[in-house]
Amino acid sequence: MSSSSASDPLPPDLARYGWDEGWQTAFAPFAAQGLIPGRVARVDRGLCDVVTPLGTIRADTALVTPHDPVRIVCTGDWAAVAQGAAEIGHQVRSLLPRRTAVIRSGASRRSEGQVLAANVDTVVIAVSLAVEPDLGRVERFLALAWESGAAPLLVLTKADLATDAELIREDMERIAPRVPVHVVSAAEGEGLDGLRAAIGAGTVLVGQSGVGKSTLANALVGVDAMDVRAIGLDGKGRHTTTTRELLPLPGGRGVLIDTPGLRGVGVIDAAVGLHQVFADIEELAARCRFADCRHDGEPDCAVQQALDDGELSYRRLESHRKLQRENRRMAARTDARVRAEMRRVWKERGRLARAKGNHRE
Ligand SMILES: Nc1nc2c(ncn2[C@@H]2O[C@H](COP(=O)(O)OP(=O)(O)O)[C@@H](O)[C@H]2O)c(=O)[nH]1
Ligand SMILES: [Mg+2]
Ligand SMILES: [Zn+2]
Repeated sequence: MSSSSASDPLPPDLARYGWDEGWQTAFAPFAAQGLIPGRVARVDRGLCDVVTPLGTIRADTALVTPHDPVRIVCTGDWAAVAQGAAEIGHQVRSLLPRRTAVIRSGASRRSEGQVLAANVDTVVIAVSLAVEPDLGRVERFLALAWESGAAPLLVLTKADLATDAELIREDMERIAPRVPVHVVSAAEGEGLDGLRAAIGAGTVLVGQSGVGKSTLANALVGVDAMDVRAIGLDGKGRHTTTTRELLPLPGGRGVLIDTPGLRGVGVIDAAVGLHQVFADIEELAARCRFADCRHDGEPDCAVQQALDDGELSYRRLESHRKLQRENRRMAARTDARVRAEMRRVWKERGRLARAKGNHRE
């Protein structure tokens, strides 16, 4: 059977999807086995849509479904696919090592993490200007973003509905120093050019449900591309139509991954991310007299001093404590496989950073 479909509107140019020399090198052993490369555009139960040089195909993921949920195929993964004979269907045989992975703790209170997106450079955290923002939640998303290895960017949506956009922007800049903040209105087209210029070649949109992620994705990608649907044949030759989560940006500017609405997001093994988000508090704590100061009435406490001076808010200190507690709890529950995966991601990331000769600060 044909693996691409005449109705598939996507050109088979993987460079548009982020394919580069590094991926090419990582893929070489699989090419030698006759497998084809592809980027995962969407995952369903047991099947995924993969953009390949032959077009978008549906492939079975049974062979890459380990017990560890963090290692399960997700949108943005690069896959080595075996083209199926009619009976067997296409199969994802292996995933290339991820450069970055956006992981949240599972929806339930179990230890498992869930990968929201793989191989992105920018994590866009969408926050609605139409309602009072929950700063603690933003800090949570920031921790997850920093932890992923990609760079966070805050986007304040629905500017057309905002009454105090500037105040909220100031709040964001206070809780997220060094993180770019963009104000946009997808409804009115405001701020979109600036945002387009600021995001990386691989970008994922995260944020609470209803804040306007999908609308923004539409606006950034453009109507034409958003109309793109993964029309193809599944492994058993049936026609399928699904909406992609991974969309090519116009002009070959990379890809955008939209994530489904999240009711909540937990941090998992995010010590590094928390370190980044609360660098100000950690710097203060380093100046306390006691190394193990709990900032709770101890003498010469720099954190208490900052609270008294109004430089640090109680809300933020409490948020830090809360996320640290949560992180410790989750880390303790996280099984060794998840930790091994994170170590591997970090190792790979370090190797790539060294190869590129640049380090993100
Ligand atoms: N006024 C206004 N409404 C918006 C804007 N962006 C999204 N919305 C609305 O907000 C609601 C949720 O948007 P959606 O994109 O589905 O949010 P998601 O859950 O984050 O993907 C929808 O009713 C949108 O029409 C905007 O810029 N301005
Ligand atoms: Mg949505
Ligand atoms: Zn202290």
